[in-house]
Amino acid sequence: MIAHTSKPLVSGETGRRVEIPEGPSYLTGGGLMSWAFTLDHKRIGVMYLCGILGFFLIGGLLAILIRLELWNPAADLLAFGQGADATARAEIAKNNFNQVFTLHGAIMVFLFIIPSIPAALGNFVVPIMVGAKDVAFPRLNLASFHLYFVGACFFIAALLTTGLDTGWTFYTPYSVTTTGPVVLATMGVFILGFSSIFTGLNFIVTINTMRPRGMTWFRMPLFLWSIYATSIIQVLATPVLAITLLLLMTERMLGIGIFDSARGGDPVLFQHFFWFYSHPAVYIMILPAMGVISEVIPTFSRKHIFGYRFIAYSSIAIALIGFLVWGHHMFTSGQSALATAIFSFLTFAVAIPSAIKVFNWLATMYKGSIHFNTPMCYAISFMALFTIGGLTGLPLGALATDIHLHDTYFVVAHFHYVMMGGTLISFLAALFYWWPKLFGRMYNERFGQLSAIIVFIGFNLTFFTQFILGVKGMPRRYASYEGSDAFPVTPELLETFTTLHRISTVGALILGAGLFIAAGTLIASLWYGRKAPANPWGAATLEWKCCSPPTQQNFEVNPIMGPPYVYDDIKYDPAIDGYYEVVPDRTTKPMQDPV
Ligand code: HEM
Ligand SMILES: [Cu+2]
Repeated sequence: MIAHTSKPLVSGETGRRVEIPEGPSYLTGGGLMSWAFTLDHKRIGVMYLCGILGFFLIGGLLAILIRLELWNPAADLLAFGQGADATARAEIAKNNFNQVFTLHGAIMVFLFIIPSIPAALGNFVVPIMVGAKDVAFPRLNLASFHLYFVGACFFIAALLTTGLDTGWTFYTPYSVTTTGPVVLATMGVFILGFSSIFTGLNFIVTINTMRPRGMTWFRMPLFLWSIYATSIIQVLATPVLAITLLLLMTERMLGIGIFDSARGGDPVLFQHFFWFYSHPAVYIMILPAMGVISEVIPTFSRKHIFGYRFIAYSSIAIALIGFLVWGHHMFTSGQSALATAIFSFLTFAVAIPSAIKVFNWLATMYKGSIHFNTPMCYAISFMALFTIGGLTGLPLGALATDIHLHDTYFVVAHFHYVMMGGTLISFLAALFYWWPKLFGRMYNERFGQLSAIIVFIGFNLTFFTQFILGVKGMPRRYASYEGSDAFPVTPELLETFTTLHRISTVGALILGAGLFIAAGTLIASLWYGRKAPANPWGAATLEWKCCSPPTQQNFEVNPIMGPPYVYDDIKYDPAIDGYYEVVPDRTTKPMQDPV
């Protein structure tokens, strides 16, 4: 049943205006237990959102500690005043520094970025985008959230025990011998891996089997394509990480000699296993981000997405080629010259589908009627930052330059441009985009836009400087840069390092301020924001065809399935400061596939 009324249309065309019936919000009713054991994908999404944002805050505070330690060349701040003489203090500070960057990296990767867009926002949006009531396996979905919770507890235990100082990569042989809580933390990652696999499995089945009639593969919103590609990687690659970590745990507890060369094992084998998962994992992080941008750009350009099929296919291409490039993390590990050449070639190949997407987004904006709402500001920021991040991957993928840049701040800058400039910024675009749908409130646009600008400035100050630091030879994961026999630093270099590190630290504080403004804007909207209309942005995908926030069923009446990026029949109504859909008087309207 489709609800139509014969109300006159605002702009005077002929046709019928589609009214969206309101109903009780999914947020109302039930106590704590009804949330903790809910099967509603929206509530699970919101709980994930609270979890990941909490960990983002912890990870962010640890990042500020790292930046403050690097304000001065000597390792001093993280000694917290302890230690009798300067040398003893420096030792304490260096040890603490190792722990701080390990926890920062591990929390950000495993507890924030990987679940951010798919598990939190994807859970909310995917079923609604396919016009369904829920995901295919709601119980598995709840199990995946509970596993996230349990995995996170292991991490908190490792955090409280302190002493985890292997870096987020858990490289052997150090991780086999160190006294830190490696088993506790890897157990956490192991459990989180299952959570990730369950989410991926659920999305694959949901997208395969629950699409409404008429939503063929090539009429699917691109966000669904990207979530589908991500899910394939989650299901295929994560088990490899699980096995690797299991081997590491057995190595530590039983000493069976898989990675320990003293027992006939091979520490480099760990790197192969680890990167066989972790390179595809970087695409688990970026593909959903690209999906978000593919929704936001056409909506706010009010123009059909350019090159739909290319964007869809490139997601799958990235997912597949991404499995074949892990060796670019190991150019300096002594792998054969032939392997290096092949991995280098494939690394260059994987950059092509990424570039295709950027060109298509730009072409979508070209001659579009661009609205600079907050999600669009973040999306444009994403395009600039992700392009820098992707392009700097190329000198790292070429052997000759990587020998110089490997394990320097250049790599740190590269992956922050793609992970933070890419995934985090896109996560913010998505959060501002879907916020009215999630909580039914509009936020203050001016503050939202301001946050996007401050975050952009702070981000570039923090991380662009790190490219220069890296090229000049500043190694990553060092607490001090005053120089030593192993790491000689001339007085001029010391001055350059100090200046650049200080700009980076100031940038990080500005970035933090921008994020606080973003958080404040969203939180304030819950109390002071005006009520959100069903479709505040004039988007054409199905999640805007139910009320904001949705009812527990999502749709009170079946929505009209139309092409996801055609905006002709979506009109603005100043009375509600939102958009509504018009069904033209033509009785049959041929639906075209996006091209
Ligand atoms: C678009 C094309 C990309 C290329 C060509 C590329 C290339 C590379 C290469 C060659 C390295 C190894 C550098 C070294 O350690 O010497 C690297 C490191 C890294 N990249 Fe990328 N990358 C790309 C995109 C991404 C994306 C999208 C992400 C994440 C969202 C990402 C995350 C990382 C991370 C986390 C590391 C460092 C891991 C570590 O050692 O801790 N990269 N990248
Ligand atoms: Cu990689």
